[in-house]
Amino acid sequence: MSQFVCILILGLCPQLLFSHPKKTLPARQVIPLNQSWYFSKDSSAEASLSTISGLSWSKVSLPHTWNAKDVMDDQPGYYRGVGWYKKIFAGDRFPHNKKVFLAFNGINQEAEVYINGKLAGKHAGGYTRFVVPVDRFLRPAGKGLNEILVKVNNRFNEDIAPLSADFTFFGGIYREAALLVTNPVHFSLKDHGSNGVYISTPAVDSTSAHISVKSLLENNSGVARSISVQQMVMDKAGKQVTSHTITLRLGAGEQRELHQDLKTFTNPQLWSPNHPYLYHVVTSIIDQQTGKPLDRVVNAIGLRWFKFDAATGFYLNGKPLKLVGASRHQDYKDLGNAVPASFQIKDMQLLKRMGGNFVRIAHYPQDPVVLKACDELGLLASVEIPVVNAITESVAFSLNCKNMQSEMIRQNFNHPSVILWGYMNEVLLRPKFTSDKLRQEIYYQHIRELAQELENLTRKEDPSRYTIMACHGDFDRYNRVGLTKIARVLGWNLYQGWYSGNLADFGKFLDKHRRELPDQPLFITEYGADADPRIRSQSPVRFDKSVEYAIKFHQVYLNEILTRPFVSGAVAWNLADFNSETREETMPHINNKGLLTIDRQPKDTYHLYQAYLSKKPFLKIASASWYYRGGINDSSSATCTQPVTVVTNLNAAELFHNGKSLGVQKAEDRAIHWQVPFTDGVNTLKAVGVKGQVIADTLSLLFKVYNRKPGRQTGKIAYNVLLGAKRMFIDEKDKILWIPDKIYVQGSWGSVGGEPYQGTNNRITYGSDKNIMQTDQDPIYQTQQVGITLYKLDVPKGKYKLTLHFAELLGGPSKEALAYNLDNNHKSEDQNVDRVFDVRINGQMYLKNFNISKEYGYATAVKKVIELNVNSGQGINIEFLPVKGVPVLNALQLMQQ
Ligand code: GCB
Repeated sequence: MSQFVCILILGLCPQLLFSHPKKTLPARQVIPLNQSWYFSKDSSAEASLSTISGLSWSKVSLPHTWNAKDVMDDQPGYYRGVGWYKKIFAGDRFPHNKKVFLAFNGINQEAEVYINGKLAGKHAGGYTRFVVPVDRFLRPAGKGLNEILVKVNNRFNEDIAPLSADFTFFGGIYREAALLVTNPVHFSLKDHGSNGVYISTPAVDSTSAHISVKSLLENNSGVARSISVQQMVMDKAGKQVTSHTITLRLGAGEQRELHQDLKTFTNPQLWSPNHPYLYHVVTSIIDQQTGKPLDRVVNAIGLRWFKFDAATGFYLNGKPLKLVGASRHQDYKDLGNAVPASFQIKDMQLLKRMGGNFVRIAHYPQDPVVLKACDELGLLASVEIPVVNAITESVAFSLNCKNMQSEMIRQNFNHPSVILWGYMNEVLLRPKFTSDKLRQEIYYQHIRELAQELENLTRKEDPSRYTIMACHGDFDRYNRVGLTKIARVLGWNLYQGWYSGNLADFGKFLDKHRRELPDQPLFITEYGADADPRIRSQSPVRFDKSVEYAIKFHQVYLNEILTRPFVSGAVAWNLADFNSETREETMPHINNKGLLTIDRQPKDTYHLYQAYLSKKPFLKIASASWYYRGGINDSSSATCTQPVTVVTNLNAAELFHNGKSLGVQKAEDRAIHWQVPFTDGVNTLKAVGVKGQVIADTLSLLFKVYNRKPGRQTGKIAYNVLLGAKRMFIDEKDKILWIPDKIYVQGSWGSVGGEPYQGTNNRITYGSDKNIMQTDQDPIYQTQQVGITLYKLDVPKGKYKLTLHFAELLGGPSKEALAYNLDNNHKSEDQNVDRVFDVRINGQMYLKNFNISKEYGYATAVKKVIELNVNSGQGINIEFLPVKGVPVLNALQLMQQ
């Protein structure tokens, strides 16, 4: 039985509880339906059953998306249109008189389900489960095969959220599917994709627990049936702790909502992050006549109570608990959103291992296995529907939002991990009607109304949980529009020191909330800084995408969060890097704010969280994944001194370099920095700390010491230099490190003249964030020395291979500024410049009238390679001679042959 099956119907797989006597069919059958599907795109204007005959099909299995590849290419956009899925199966597997349902855990985003050519059901919205009754369309046993056809569409639809967002709307049947076979009398499968059983814990404390269960019953047969509905609560050992049975007669065709209050039981095991104890509620319909179960559903539950307090934060089971963790997107490297269950569960394990106790399931409900993992691991969670950035003022949009909200709540109602339901993210980020203030007020009114309706609906659906809305950092706008007091908890997505302002503004913002909204509990729903694990810097600045800047950012934020009791919790944006097709920057199409990479390798920031959150002694040399290192030698020595950081929750630690102690240092903000005199070749580092027990971490790395005087370089000369940059770039493919350029001095090497290219918006202090075509090593081309006159390398006699790297950073097609850049004064980088220049090397014309954009296009990687024979005392002189405008150089590589 697959995991999906257990989640969908049983909630778990307690085989012991459900062993059926031989030859007796289980009360409910679940048939996974993930293999042997056929898929085809259909780009015809009016894709319908009549257009599919000419399609060519390929065999796929679920989960599947058709966008796994095209979101990563240099072509802007990805296929957003229709895709068909087809599956043929024999009908004789369903005994006569059974009810058959088709359940899809997630199809993005519109689906029409046809059985044997007849429309059986439809669904709008890409992130929730839906169930379609299909038995009346099926061919009876022996009467031929059955065909399922699913038309899936991920086009933009203004009536379905999300309208726009910083993530990719992968199309397809991207979660698992199954056939469910029940008796005519069963728990309803018609209620928003839920399993028809809703468990509440109206009164729980450490001494006793009271459980009540609502179940939706259906009799789809033509005769009345006498049944009993039985609730049994089992502890981990399989022992029954309380139960309730009621006998009733369910009329032919009747549907009924049944409420059962179970007898209070004493000494419950409470559920918490440290003790995620789960009970199981076994809910059965028993046939009075035969005594046999007609249907059975099992749900895992946890017994806990909680509250948010505006002044003192969050409490679980009566004790204060600071909620800290991360948000989670569902995609994975090369798979898009079609991710196997095991990977999804692993994400929650990684979050737990990081020391987190909370996950924001953002920006949409995710695969059922995620919350199941949270229940089991002891992670608290919020879930939300994908109303992101803006709304459409249409009845259809509102109805779809409300439907999604009900689906989300009913499908996930029984999870003890869930404490918050959300429904809007940064809904004022892209206000419409900016040039018509009156109309804008009406738009705001509609947002307010929708928020209120979703709030009311949520409180009615589930009074036991809190509600939350995530707003971007424009406090006054949300306050003025009247959105700060609708949800029970106010969430803020804060990026001071990233998209806007500076790091110190973060704490000030929190204090402003406390001052101005003293009754409103506060939760930090987002904060984060990009860290491209390939980029390191010894002078980190905002938006350089260096890991070092991200470390600083998270230290400041965590300090502010942990020292303010009124901050109930905070989640880093994001647990892992994720796909956002429209993004450019150093790693195009990827948002790099993850604490893990997109294939879930821990970044240093992840280890920093371990240092902050771990209860056990923790110590880790940061930059463990950075093997290829290098730098220019300390003046006239064979070493190159660079900082090394250790993240730890110990007060102090000692670092050894190649066996030699570099001394004991005290930790500040969970980090210790040493200056390490690296030597050429393999270097080993060992950090040792003492706290009750000795803990140590070791690391070996390959360091290349570049002699500032090439004449004194031992071994072959090899330079990889980024011009106009202050950052380093780790090139894993070629196993080299690119280092920042320096100004030429005699006997050495470096550039003469010009200045670093400075992007045209105020966040970026050097370089461009454009996607560079024809390369996946964009950082090599994103910085540049503008107006360079000479590059000089005083190398000794020999044969050399010189590579000059160029990209025209100005001009080309316009792009929209990123909406999240709050203090963005983005000027267009799209104005073409006239740039023509010659490049002469050692007196020989090498590039004549070189016009990068004309010859290669804009923002496109260009490599020019030349073999050189250098005579004694000649060195290498690369002259840049303007013809029109000013010459540029992006990067340079020199290798002695
Ligand atoms: C936000 C959004 C989130 C983005 C994030 C970012 O405020 O809520 O969807 O991904 O910022 O990284 O820009």
